[in-house]
Amino acid sequence: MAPEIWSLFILISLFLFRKGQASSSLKNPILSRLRRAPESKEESKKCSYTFLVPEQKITGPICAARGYSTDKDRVTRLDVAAVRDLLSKQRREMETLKLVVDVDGNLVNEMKLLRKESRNMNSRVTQLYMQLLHEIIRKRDNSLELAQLETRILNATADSMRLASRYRDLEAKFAAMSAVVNNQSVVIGALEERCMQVYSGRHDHPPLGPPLVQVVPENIPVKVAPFTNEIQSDNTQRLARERGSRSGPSPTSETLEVKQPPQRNFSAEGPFRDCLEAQDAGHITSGMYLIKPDEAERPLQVWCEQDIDNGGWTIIQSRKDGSVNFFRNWENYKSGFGNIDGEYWLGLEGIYRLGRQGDYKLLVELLDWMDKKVYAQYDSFHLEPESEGYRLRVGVYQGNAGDSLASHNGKQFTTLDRDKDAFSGNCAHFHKGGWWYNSCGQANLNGVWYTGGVYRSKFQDGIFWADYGGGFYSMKSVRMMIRPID
Ligand SMILES: [Ca+2]
Repeated sequence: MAPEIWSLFILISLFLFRKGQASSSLKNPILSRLRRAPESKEESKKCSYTFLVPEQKITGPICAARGYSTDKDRVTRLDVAAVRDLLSKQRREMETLKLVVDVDGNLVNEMKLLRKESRNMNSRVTQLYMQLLHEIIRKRDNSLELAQLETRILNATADSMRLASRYRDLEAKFAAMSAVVNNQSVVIGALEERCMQVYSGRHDHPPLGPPLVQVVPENIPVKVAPFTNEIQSDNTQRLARERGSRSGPSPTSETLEVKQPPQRNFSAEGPFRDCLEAQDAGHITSGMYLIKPDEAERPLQVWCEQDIDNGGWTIIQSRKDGSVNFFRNWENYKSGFGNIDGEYWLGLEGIYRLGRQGDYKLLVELLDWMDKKVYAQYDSFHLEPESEGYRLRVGVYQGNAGDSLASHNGKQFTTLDRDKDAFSGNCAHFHKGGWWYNSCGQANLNGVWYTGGVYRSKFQDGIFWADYGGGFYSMKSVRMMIRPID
């Protein structure tokens, strides 16, 4: 056979070998047969493969087995090189595939994780959905409760309106009853007086009461709670009991010196001529101050009111809680008594001395049991000396409490032991205080402190200001204060 044909044969074999290796494994039948070919003589005599060679003039079948062993070494080297090349290439591909598989594995893991997360998310979403459902149900329940509450509130409002209406009715009834009580007291007083007159025609007569102050029912301040239809408690009786007295208010001759004041609201400076001078000196706080009016023998402790009506007011009388007994004798009323930060009477002599050192005006501040404040102001005020019985001199009235001092203007001061009033008996005895009584009068600011306002008593002995509440309405608190005229 010609060498060209062998070359062609080898190339074709190589080509087939490579092709077979690329498409399958190392168990290539061509290669195995090529290798096995020289081992068997019988086999070597047979034509294993038939190739059609287009070139040259070969037209018949060609036996490839013959002469194969002669080029065996060269083919094998090429094969090995090719196989190695192929192996390395496949190894690279394997590595690439391995990398791909690794990446795929990671992806699978990630997918698994994502699936797991997705499952968790799903369960969480389900949970949230359930919660939402619960919330919706709960809110529906709440709205039902709200509706029920609204209904209850409406019912309560209706109830309160009914109660308010009843309260107003009761208030009106109470006012009417108070007026009746006052009128009956006046009638009873008048009947008692007539009885006494009839009785006195045959017997030695006991002391008569003074004519009662006429009632001013439209002015009676109404207070429903605490409501009591009984006779109001007489604080003087309580005080008397506390002091060991047997019964009823009794005059006291004990000299109640002004107590040592507590440290608060107390100014150690002074003494000043009055509270206006203290204010002018920079003491703008209401409290206790020492004053010493011109010609006064000793300094006095007083409460200075620096807050109302521009301040500078010297308090000469204060009632607020019934803690001090005002049923006292002349000496007490002359020198003064009580507690400066509570109830007190400055003293007639002190008030007289104050009035002598300038032109003063008087302000009477009244507080009823509805905590309503009313005022009576007089544009001038002073007392005459003791030799004139500390006669009261007040000027022109203005205010909203009514002028109940009018009938007392120009009257001397009367106490239980010094009767200077115009009444046949002693007004201090009936009104249980000391005052510039006429016969006896329209105001009794040193009377008995009753709680609650309207009171019942045989005589009009409460702290009354007749033009405001009538003779049977006792004020809750009262202050009398003076200040130099601007
Ligand atoms: Ca008299």
